[in-house]
Amino acid sequence: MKGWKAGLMAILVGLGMAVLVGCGGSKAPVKSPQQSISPLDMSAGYGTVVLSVQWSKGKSRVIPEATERIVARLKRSGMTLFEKVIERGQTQVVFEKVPVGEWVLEAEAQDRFGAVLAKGQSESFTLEANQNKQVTVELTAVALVVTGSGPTQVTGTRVAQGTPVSRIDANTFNISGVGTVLSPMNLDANNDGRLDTDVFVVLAGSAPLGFAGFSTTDNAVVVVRTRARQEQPPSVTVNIDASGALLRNVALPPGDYEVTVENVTISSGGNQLRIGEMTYAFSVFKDAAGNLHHTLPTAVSYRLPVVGQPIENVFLELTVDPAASTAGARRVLFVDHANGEINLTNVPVGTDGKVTFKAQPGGPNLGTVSFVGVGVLLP
Ligand SMILES: [Ca+2]
Repeated sequence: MKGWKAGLMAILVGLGMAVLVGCGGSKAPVKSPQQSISPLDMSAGYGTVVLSVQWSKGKSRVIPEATERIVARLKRSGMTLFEKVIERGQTQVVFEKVPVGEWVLEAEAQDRFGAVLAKGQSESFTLEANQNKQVTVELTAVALVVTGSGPTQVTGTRVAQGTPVSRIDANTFNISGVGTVLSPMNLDANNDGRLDTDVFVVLAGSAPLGFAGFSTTDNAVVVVRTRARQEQPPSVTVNIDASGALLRNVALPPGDYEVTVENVTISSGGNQLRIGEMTYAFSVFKDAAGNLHHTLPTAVSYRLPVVGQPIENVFLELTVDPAASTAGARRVLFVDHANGEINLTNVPVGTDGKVTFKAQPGGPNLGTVSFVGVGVLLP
C-alpha cells in the first residue's frame, strides 16, 4: 500500500462566533452537549469548529488508500463530546455550538469495514470567542497490515450421473467429455462404467485457496471428504502451482470437503503473513432444481496482520455463489497462533461470508500463524 507512512493533514479552523444557534447540529454527537458537559463554562459562549480535510493525492501527505471516511472527535478531559464523520470526497465538516474552552481534536481514518487505518490527535487548543484557530492533526498508520483481494478463479462443470467413466486407478478416472480427473471418491463404485452420481469437476487452473498475493511452497493440496462415514475419510492429493492453482481436474460428488495447503505466504505492499497450514472447508450440493453448486469462494478479500504485529482489525471476506446463501450455508473460521490459541471474537456479517475478529487488547503478537481455517458449509 502506498502512503502508509504518510500522515494526513487535517486543518481545524475554529471560527469563534459568539452566537450561533444550533441548526441541525452535529451529525453524530456522542452526547448532547447540554447534558454531558456540565463542567464547561456555558456562560462564556459558543464557537463553531470547522474541520477541513485535504484528500491529498501526493505521496507526502496522504491518507491510507483504503480510507472511506474520517471520524473526527472533539474531546475534553479525554471524553468525546462531539463526533463527526467525513465521508471520502467531503472536504469539511462543521461542529456547531461548541462551548469555548480547551479542546483536543482526534481523527481516525477508517476503511469500508470500519477498521481504523490511521489516527492522530491535535495539540490541546483553546476555542475562544472571536478567535480563528488552525490545528493540524497528523495521522499515522495504526498498524502495517496485509491487504488484498482478488478472484480465486474457481471454475468447474457439472457432469451428470450415468455419464460414461473409466477407472484408471483408485483416485484417477476418465470421464467421457471431460477427460482425466482425480477424486477422493470412487466415482463408479458399482463398476458399471457410468458415474454413480452427478459430480462437480473443479477444473485444472482453478485456485480454491489461492488469491491475489497468495503463494505457497507446498506442491500439492489434499482434498478430503469430511463428515464421511468411513473411519479414514476418502482423500486425494492434487498437485498445485505456487499460486495455489490446481494442476489437475478434481471431480467431487455432493458432500463436504476440505482442501489443505501448507507453507503459505500472503504478500501485499511489501508485507508478508506466513501461515503454516491453511484449510478451506466447502460443500458441493444440489439445489432444489437439481443443479450442482459449490461453496468455494469466488473471490477473497482480506486484511491480515504481518509478522510481529498484534492481531486486530483483521478480516477475511469470502464471496460465494448466492445459491449457497439460499441453501443456508454458514461460515466457519479458525485461527491458531504459533504460540498458542488466541481467543477471537468471530462476527459473521452479510451474505458474502465476511468474518472479522479482533484479539483481546494487549494480546500476544503474531508470529507465523500455525493454522488458518476458513470455509462455507451447508448445514
Ligand atoms: Ca457406476
